[in-house]
Amino acid sequence: MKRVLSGVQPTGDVTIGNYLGAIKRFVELQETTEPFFMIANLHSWTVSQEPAVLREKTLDVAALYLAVGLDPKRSTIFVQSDVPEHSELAWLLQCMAYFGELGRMVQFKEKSEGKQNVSVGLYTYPVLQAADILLYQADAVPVGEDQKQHLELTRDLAERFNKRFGDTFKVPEPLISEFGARIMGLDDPTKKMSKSAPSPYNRITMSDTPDEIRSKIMKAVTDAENEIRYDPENKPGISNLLTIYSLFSGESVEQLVERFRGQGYGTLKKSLVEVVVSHLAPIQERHRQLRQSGAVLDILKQGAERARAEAAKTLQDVKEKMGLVLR
Ligand code: AQP
Repeated sequence: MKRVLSGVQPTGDVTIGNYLGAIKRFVELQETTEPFFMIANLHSWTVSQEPAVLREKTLDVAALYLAVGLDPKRSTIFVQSDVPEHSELAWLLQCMAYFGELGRMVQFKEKSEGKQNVSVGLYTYPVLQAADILLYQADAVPVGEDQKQHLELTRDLAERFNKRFGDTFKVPEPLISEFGARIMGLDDPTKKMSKSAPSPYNRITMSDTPDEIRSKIMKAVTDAENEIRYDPENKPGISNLLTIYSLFSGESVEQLVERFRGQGYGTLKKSLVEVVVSHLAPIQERHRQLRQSGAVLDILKQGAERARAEAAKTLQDVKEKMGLVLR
């Protein structure tokens, strides 16, 4: 069975971009693979965090994994900082990574732009991500389009290490959907939807109320025409709404374009509100119950034990090969 690893950072309220681009697929993958899904809390610290908020958001992401249908018997669900092997392998891989290749990472350029104090962690975090994946010998990594470049770095580091020290790491493949891998911001459909975008009108979060969802979708930026057509280049706003509609409803974009032919943007938006609200309502209810039940901590503890057992094997092998184990 193929092994997959992926994760979400608890850097804010999870968006429908994170859900449609990654988490929804985790649930499908648990049927056919051996999955490891982490809450990437060490990654969160690439930008400053409020500790108490971070703790709550970490539990929120864990509860969301369970609320959308991840089954802890099938999926190993754990918090990254509970498995110290991630940080240790990240250091060793940093010593294999080149300054120049990290400087080319688009996410680093975007996230550091205009900031005065940029942490070294933001610069090196793609190497921590490589460690996350390589520790578990993952065959594949389900991610959104924005992570593709980081996956390429992971592959490069694995190949570099294997070449020098012999077969050690599996070289993982990215698993990126052809459709929906990049949900765009509602306020600016030329940029991706993001948890940490400054305006709340950029995103719909998995915990938004029906009123918030309505208000955000009705205000979503479209264009001056009034023709419902899928054309991401010339009509990014409407195309993004059609993509979201299709992924939530299961109807194809072609079917939607046909159904809404001749109708205004307002009609499409109102209908989309209903679709999103009704899809999120049961997830939100399960999430609320899970957060109240206290079951999440036990599941994370068991997940961390399982994850550590796997991670420790790879790290031991790496350390032996690098001359770090004395006997
Ligand atoms: N807009 C998006 N469309 C599709 N997929 C997306 N992902 C993120 N944004 C979109 C995918 O969600 C997974 C988890 O992402 P992450 O939490 O690791 O961090 P990120 O990619 O940096 O996501 P955000 O929402 O933009 O978070 P912040 O604001 O904290 O940086 C990944 O698989 C990602 O590809």
